[in-house]
Amino acid sequence: MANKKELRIGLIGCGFMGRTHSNAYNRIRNFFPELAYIPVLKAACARNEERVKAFAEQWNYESYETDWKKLIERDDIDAIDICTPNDTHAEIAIAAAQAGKMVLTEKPLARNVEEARKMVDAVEKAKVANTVWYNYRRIPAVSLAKQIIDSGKLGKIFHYRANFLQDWTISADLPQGGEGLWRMDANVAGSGVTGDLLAHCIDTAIWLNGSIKDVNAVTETFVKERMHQLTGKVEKVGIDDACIFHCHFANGSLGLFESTRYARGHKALYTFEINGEHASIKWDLHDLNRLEYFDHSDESRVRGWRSIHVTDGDQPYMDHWWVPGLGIGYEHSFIHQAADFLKSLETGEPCSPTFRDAFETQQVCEAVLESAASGSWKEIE
Ligand code: 4PW
Repeated sequence: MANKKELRIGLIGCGFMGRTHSNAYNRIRNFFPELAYIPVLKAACARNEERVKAFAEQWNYESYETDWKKLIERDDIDAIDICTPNDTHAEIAIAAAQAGKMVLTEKPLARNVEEARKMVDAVEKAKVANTVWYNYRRIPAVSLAKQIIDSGKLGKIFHYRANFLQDWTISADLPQGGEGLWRMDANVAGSGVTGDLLAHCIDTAIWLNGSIKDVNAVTETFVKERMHQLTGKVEKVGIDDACIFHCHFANGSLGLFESTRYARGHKALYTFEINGEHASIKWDLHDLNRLEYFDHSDESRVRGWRSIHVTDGDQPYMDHWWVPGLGIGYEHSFIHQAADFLKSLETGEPCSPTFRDAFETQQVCEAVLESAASGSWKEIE
């Protein structure tokens, strides 16, 4: 496209997240034509040649690689996008930054704080643009919640409550580790629901309500042993199947968080509610275009929860989509993040959450796990 600057992308990992990011890059030129940068899908990378070749064709990549180190060495690539399991994030991100590439990585930033700290150091030392795909921030209703809170309409915040509930690991016959199941393997994932699901809740919470000061948590592993797909042996399960924690935010509010993969009937129920002095807000991923809002300053005869259908052109991101009344979906949160990353290259402003922002979420996750292990409150450094 004439007059456009190119952001040449090398994407690593062809699974679920590889698809969400690739879809995002493919949609940008049609729906965000005002951006100065356009993504150019230079290469997809994964170990299995047959798979990565098919993936590259399906999602319009110009080429493919089977070794991420070769991808990073290529001088026709500006940005490395990491969509691989958590145990590879640190090594790839650090190598990419050292090679002068911009780095985008899937959440959580890393398996633990130690890895995350090295990643932050690497991108900051290399001064390369970076971001972590905590995509739920960019659902328009969630972005609208941020605007409402920042405008002061809620007043002093008292409570922040969030849940992320699933039910896909209840069967004791489900193996751990291996193809499609790395989230079940603590060595690969770093943790269970804390890093996988609560990390989203924590990222959104910090964004909307500020820093978390301290946490008190319990975790449970309901199925203690599972067959490991790679070793073929029954092994101890190292992940947390469920986690509940409460906390203090720096602004004085109390937080209550729950996540589990054992809530029968729930597939991906991410909800949050915020109660302030003057107003409250709540949101539910299963009805993602709606924001529920209660404003105590409304005339008492008509006061009640408003169900705001976030589809209007003057609401966040929606001027890029259809007409008022027509909603969008999960995949759009990734398109918005890709667009915001491209915009950040234009403005020179960081694309939040940066590695440093996501480091704070990582610290809270680690504190949650330490608190659960020790049975005591844990402060965030
Ligand atoms: O990041 C999370 C995943 O690991 C997601 O947002 C939902 O839960 C969908 O898959 C898992």
